[in-house]
Amino acid sequence: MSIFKASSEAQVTRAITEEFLNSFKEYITCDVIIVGGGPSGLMAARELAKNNVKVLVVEANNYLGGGFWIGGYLMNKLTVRSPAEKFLDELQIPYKEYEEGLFVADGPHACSKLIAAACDAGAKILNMTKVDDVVLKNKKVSGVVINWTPVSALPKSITCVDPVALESKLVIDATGHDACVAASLEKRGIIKLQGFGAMDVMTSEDGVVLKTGEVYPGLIVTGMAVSTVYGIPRMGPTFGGMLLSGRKAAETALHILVGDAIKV
Ligand code: 48F
Repeated sequence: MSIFKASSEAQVTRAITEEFLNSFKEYITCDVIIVGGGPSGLMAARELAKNNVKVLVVEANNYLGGGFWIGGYLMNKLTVRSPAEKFLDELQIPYKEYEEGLFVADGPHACSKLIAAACDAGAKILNMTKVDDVVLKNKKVSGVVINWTPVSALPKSITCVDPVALESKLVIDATGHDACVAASLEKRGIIKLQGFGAMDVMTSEDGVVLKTGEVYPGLIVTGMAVSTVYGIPRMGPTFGGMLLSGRKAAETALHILVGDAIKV
């Protein structure tokens, strides 16, 4: 007598392939595609999904969370500066006030809560998938070009696998320092990336939040991608700016989506 209900190997395979493909097909077109599942991307995903926006997070790695698991220097504590502890309260992440206005939390605890919050709100995740390029129509970013992450690790001499594309009303670049999506516009001479500056925590968090927004029609930048686009200093392992930037990116997207709906 087995503890578990009987099921064949074939049914397990059918369950995975059918459910994956159904969900993939449903998100071939969506409202917002967020590229990168670090703290800014996850925060934006949660805020948008909470507002009933159909949102897909495309993440190159198997795991979500980007730099949020580890604070800095391979030490898994992360910091936020006031008033960003309100996000820790909201996400029910335990923390300690290290000194007035400077808070410390456990990276793994904080990161898993943020991932769960984005998923619970209804954001869909496509991991092990790398965004290679954008779909550009009538001078507007209208989607992304994707491939399985392992494909980019294969030498061209072995195989050449054409990517596929997903369409969306908006794309959010949350790819961190690389600003991969914005970089795909730069390589065509459409925008110019400034490259992020040397570390200066006091100016960088404000700068990133301030500049979070639409950098080109259809493309919003958030998180450290903002510093790369606008030449803002890097900030190191303090994350309030990432969470606030993610929320601002979502608000910007909502504003544009509502405006578009009114125009229709
Ligand atoms: O780097 P990351 O955590 O970006 P973020 O949200 O936060 C930055 C902080 O972690 C930290 C900091 C400030 O506190 O300085 O660095 O701006 O997460 C970026 C995510 O994007 C994924 C990558 O794997 C990571 O999970 N990513 C990067 N390029 C691609 C991508 C791509 N081309 N396609 C899909 N995902």
